[in-house]
Order: sequence, then C-alpha cells, then structure tokens
Amino acid sequence: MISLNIYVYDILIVQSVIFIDACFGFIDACFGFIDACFGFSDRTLFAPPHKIVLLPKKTLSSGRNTMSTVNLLAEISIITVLRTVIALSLVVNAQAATITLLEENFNTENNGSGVLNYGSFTNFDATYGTVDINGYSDFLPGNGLYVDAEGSTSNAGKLSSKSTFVFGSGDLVNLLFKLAGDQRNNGNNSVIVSLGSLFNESFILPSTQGFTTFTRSFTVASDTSAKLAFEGVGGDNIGLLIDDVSLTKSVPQPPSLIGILGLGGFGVTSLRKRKQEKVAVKV
Ligand SMILES: [Ca+2]
Ligand SMILES: [Ca+2]
Ligand SMILES: [Ca+2]
Ligand SMILES: [Ca+2]
Repeated sequence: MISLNIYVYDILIVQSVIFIDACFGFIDACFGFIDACFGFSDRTLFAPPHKIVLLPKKTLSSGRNTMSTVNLLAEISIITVLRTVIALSLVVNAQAATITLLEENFNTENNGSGVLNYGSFTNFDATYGTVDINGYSDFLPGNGLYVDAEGSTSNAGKLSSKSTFVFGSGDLVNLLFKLAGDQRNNGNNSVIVSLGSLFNESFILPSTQGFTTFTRSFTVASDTSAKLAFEGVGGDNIGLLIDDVSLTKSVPQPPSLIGILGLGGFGVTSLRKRKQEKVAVKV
C-alpha cells in the first residue's frame, strides 16, 4: 500500500470520499433492494472480495492529493458485506406482522351458563333466526360453552361478527374454527361460513362427529372489508355446534426506503472510520 497517500485532514478529499461513499451506498442499497425483491443472488450477495485485487490499480489525482483506486475498490469489498447486511435487514423487515382480529371460545357468554335463543354475544350479532349456547344440555363436555346453530324458534340463526374487518391486498388471512355434529341424531346438518366476499364455504357434518378444527388460509387479492359469519341452515332446532373461532391476518411489511438509507448512512460512517484507522496505522 505504498501508493496509498491520503491526507485524511484535507477537506477536499474527505468531501470527495463522503460523496463517493454516498454514491456507492445508494447504488448498493438499490442492488440490495433488487436482491430482496427477486430473491437472493450469489453473484450480488457473496461476490468474492478477493477478486477486487485483480482489478487494475490507478491513481486519482485531486490537486496535491492522490488516492489509489485500491482504496475505492476496498470500499467496494466492504460494500459487498454491507449489501449482505442490507439484504438481511430487508428480510427481517419483510416478515409479516400478524394481527388477531377475533378470538372467541364462547365460554363466558351468559355468565358461563347455557341458554336457549341467546342473542347477547360479546363478539357476534345473532340474526336471521336464533341460536342456542349449549342447547338443552352439554352434548360435548370439556368445551365450555359453544353454539347450536339452530336455536329454538324453528329458524336457524346467523352469527355475524360485530366488527367489520379491514383487509388489504396481499394480507394473508387465517381462519380457524371448530364444528361438531348436532349430537342428537338429526342427520347431516350444515353451517355456511363466510368472510364477506373473501370466503364462503358450506360445512356438512354427520350427527356423531365431535368437535373438529377447520383451518382456512388465503391471500387477499384487493382491498376490502368483511364480517365473519356462521349461518345455520335448517328449521328443526337441532343444528351443528360451533366453538373456538379465531381470525388473524398477516400484513406484509414492505422494506422502507428510510431504513435502507439509514443503513447506507451507517455504512458510510463505518467506512470513513475504518479508512482513517488504516491511514493512522501506516503513519
Ligand atoms: Ca367453548
Ligand atoms: Ca337448538
Ligand atoms: Ca335462518
Ligand atoms: Ca337441523
């Protein structure tokens, strides 16, 4: 490194280095962003730093000062490392945040007691008929309270969430719930589960089937809002049983430009410190 001849306290050179650092930082941030968007590339992420020394060495002149391109190229090798850091930080940033929208096990409804034609749910409105909680007896002990989708007015009810949930394009929706057969030899009863225009499915279970967890996951195509609903089908007061409802959405977190620039700035600072340390050792 005999050719290295930097006067570190020369303002012109320092300003030039800052500018070049900033340019490389910005270009590198762009590459990092592209890497993150299109998957990691060995070429861009892990370019062998030793290749740098094979490049021709030139000297840049600025007034009485000179700076070897080795120095610039050394920066590039460091920037390769920085690129990795930026890309990894983007991975962290890109991890989705999961938000619980609704969770209900019905156990505390009506002060914990089963009742016919119940309509004062914490999280749901009962409409288009009636539903019971635990009906005339506890058909499936060990589950606390649960819903009988057909109440006792010969008109099955529909539970609609009181909240209208907002979904954005790209959100990953996870819907879990338990359904059980009527437990009263009523045959194959059904419940229609829906989430606005996002989801609609009819479930038919035999009478004797115990509580079974159903899981449905899907990605939202375009911004929308929706209520979660369970609609009993029938009019003989014996319906499917519903319990343990859970609705979550995972919102993708786009990498922020500010974060990228922030990392770039950190890199520039580190590079400058490192450069000064190198020169100090040589002096
Ligand atoms: Ca329950
Ligand atoms: Ca009933
Ligand atoms: Ca009805
Ligand atoms: Ca029925």
